[in-house]
Amino acid sequence: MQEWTQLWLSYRPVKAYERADFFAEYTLEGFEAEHPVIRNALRELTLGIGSMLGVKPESAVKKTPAGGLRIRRDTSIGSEGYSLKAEGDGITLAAPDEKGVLYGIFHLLRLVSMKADIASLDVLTEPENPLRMLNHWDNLDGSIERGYSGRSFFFREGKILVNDRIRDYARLIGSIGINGVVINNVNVKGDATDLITDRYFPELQKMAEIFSGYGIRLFLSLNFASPMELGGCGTCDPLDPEVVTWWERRIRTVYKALPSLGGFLVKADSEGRPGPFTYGRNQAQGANMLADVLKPYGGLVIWRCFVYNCTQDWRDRITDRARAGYDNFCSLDGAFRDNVILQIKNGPVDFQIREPVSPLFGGMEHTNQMLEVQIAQEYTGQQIDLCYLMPMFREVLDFHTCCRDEKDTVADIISGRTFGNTNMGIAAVCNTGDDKNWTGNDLAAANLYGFGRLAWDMSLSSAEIAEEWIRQTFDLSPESERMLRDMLLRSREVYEKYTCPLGIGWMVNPLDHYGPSVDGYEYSRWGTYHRSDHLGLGVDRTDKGTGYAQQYRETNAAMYNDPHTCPEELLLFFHRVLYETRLKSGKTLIQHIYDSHFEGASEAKEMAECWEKLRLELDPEVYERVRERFRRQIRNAEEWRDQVNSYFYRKSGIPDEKGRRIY
Ligand code: GCV
Repeated sequence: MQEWTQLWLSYRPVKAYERADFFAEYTLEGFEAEHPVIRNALRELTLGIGSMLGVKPESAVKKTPAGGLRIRRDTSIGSEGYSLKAEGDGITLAAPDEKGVLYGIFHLLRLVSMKADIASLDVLTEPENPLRMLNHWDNLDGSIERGYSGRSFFFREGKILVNDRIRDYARLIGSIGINGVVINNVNVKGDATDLITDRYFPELQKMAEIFSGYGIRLFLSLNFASPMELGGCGTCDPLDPEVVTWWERRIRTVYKALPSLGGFLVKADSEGRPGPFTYGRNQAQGANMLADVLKPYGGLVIWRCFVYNCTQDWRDRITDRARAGYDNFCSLDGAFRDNVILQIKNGPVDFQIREPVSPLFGGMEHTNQMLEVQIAQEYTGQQIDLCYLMPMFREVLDFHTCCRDEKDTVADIISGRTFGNTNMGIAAVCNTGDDKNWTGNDLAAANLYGFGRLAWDMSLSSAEIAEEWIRQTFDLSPESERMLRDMLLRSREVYEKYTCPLGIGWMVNPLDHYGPSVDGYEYSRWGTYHRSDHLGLGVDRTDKGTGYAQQYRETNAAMYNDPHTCPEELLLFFHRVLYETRLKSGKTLIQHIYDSHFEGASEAKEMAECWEKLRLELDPEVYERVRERFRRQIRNAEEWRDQVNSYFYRKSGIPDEKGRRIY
């Protein structure tokens, strides 16, 4: 029995494909067949074409093929890019480097698997984001922080696993253009601190080698307190010469063992992790110390901006967690070394179903930046509830920061188009584990696939990505494909409707973050409050409140500051609103809360029914697995509906106009 699935690389037979002859032979010009990346690309070609078309591509090095696949080097194409052109009886794949060849082959395999007509193929594509990364929050004992798909396939009981699954993982993510992976949790504790010691070098070397065969650089999360925990230093003050010398020695050893290491991801001064603040140093001083040490090896420091006070008093209405990223980093713009990249979560708080875009995007002009999104569905249904995240990511990427008259979107900024920076990109907290289907819910694989595709090409629409993924993953009639696509496309909105209203966030069960608990975080230290009382709810983040809205560029600041121009889906994020206030729909706020929760729960049921209609076209195991998740989603949605509606009915005393059941 198959131990794990191949997701979108399952290469099912494609019947009556007219262009099978295009793949009978290939030539390689300007590339070495023995280069590890080329070897993997050709291996994939043989596997994919053999399995889909029953044809074995033969090397035609010594002959001049009449047709077939012609792979040649073309240095006029941008790094990692490629072109594919149908010419005569064959196709030319041109690329500037080996990675371009690999990506070009995966593109061809995708087209065949989608049964696309390639007779007039003419594509030139270069990745928009230089860095396209996955961050795993895997711990050395095999657990995964916020993991919803089983245990880690990188670590078990303090050991690193290097096996066929790692190779398949590299193939899968290489096929969607991912070029960097952080394998361990940003909360680096215990054994994980030792990843930069000889204890783990042999396995890390093997892992790095497998990864680099698929164009992927290995990165590690780093413990800022390593000089104290490993080195016996009395401090980890970044300006202390003893600390710097310790890091220089350690990093020299690391790069001797792992010369291809991409660098380190650092969570400092955040949720109990050590950092420069302990020593009265700022975030730039901490990051730059490591950057200087890594510079000779070409290593990067990816420094997270998730720095906030997590010991707030709920009575305090002045401190606003949403402000923290900007307050801690924006004034340091320009102070970071060129091998530092600031990694910024999409929203100012923490991966809620609806948040505004972090004002750091567009706020900083002279600093390398990466966008961090979360495909591990911590707050978005935990891979039980369906929540296709591309529509959310599209909104973030398309957001106009107003930092320039043109090229001012988040996509422009992270790709380097706005400010001309080169170390830029996008990262996702990954949603995989050792479950047979990798992502727990089979439909959650659309988020992994989609993230990679979007990271490469930020002009793709959510629908296009969904269609590609569905076609490669399942074997459905066109009508069923459309139904599944529509389910994916509406799923985020459905989830939003039955959970937190209008951008308020944080009504989840504390700790595990699944299911409702309206006051779960209301009187805690985490700085995430909805401030509901008998009159209304919402946080005043305007110039009369916490002033968060003023962190945006002027046009956006004014838009958010005024409840009449603030986008309604974010109304409660920025404003305190009374229950009887009329929204643009003409409904009162309280009626909107009731209606959206009833609608959301019933739409969750509708999605489950759609899935049931697909039964005869699906692998029974997949069908059952997802059906079971939908059953749980329906229960979850009902629980959210009833708890949220009852909570606000009890607070406000205002009944539902439609007289539906509220408890
Ligand atoms: C890895 C949230 C999560 C934490 C996570 C943290 C982070 O607070 O709940 O599990 O820690 O974000 O992004 O560092």
